[in-house]
Amino acid sequence: MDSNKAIAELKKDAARVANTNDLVLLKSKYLGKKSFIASEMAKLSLLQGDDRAKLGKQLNTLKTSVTDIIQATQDRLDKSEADHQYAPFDISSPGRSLSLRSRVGHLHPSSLVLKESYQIFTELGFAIVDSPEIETDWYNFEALNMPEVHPAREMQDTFYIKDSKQKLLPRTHTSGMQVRFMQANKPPFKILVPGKVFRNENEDATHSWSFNQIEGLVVGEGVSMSDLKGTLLQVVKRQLGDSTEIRFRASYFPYTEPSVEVDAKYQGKWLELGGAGMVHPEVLMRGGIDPNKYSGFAFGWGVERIAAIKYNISDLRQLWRPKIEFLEQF
Ligand code: FA5
Repeated sequence: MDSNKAIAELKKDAARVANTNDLVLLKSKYLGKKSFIASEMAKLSLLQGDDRAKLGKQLNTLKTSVTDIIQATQDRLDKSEADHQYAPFDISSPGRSLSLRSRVGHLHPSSLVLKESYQIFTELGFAIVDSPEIETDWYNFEALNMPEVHPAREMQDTFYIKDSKQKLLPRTHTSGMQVRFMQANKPPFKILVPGKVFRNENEDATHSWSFNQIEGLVVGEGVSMSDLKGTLLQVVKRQLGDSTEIRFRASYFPYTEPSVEVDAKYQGKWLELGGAGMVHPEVLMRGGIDPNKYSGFAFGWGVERIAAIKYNISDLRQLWRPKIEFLEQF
């Protein structure tokens, strides 16, 4: 009987044992009914005298060695399980490496301005209202006193969706929500409509073909131009700092009367934020609201223009280029 060969084979198999299942198979192979030891034991009854005693002794020694090796393997498994279960684990420790997986991300500057705007406007009692990015020509233009031939459409030249019965277009401004909302709600209300808008634009440092706007609409009894100015001043002070001033410049929008451009004086320079005005009586009527009883103000600001002022970005086209080094500065 070659005990050494059996032990060498067992040691190799034992080293490969990785779990309890492997251990059960190892035990069965070396101590089970079909094991080498079992078949040698069976031979014992055929032997007599010294031969029998010699083989008996060899088998006992082999069995002891096999049992010891299997026990050592069992101990090794138990220990690794214990290590796994009881090793202290600090859940607050940082990731193992500064790989993408463990890095903390950040919001896009437009999202930062939007998030801050939601905070400020909701504190002022405004409800945040979503609206469709694909709008009908009627809500986007006609309902706002811009019939098909109106020159003000030129300023918001856009892309149209071919073959659509209702003349659909990616909205050119968030003002398309004004009449939609009035038709579905009774005054008084104060809403903020954020969202992406799209224009066929010659891009430059202050113009991109897609950008975000926030539209404010307030309708109620006795709403006046001074409410508009007071609201916008509060917001601008919160957004750009307490010392920021605003000014109104006379302007023209077909859906507000009077209309103004709103500028903010930030770090000594006057910068344009957006358009505003008192809601035109015909627009109120199209929304089912009696202009003799109610009045309202509206404004529409460019989110990226605010981001540019706030974060000192000289060319807002950079906001739409996927350059992570640029975007993670804010
Ligand atoms: C409008 O879009 C009007 N709907 C605003 C309004 C709402 C007036 C309610 C009256 C009542 P305007 O086209 O000027 O107006 O755009 C408003 C603001 O959006 C601009 O002042 C500017 O801040 C931003 N903006 C306009 N065009 C671009 C552009 N191409 N890229 C980035 N921001 C832009």
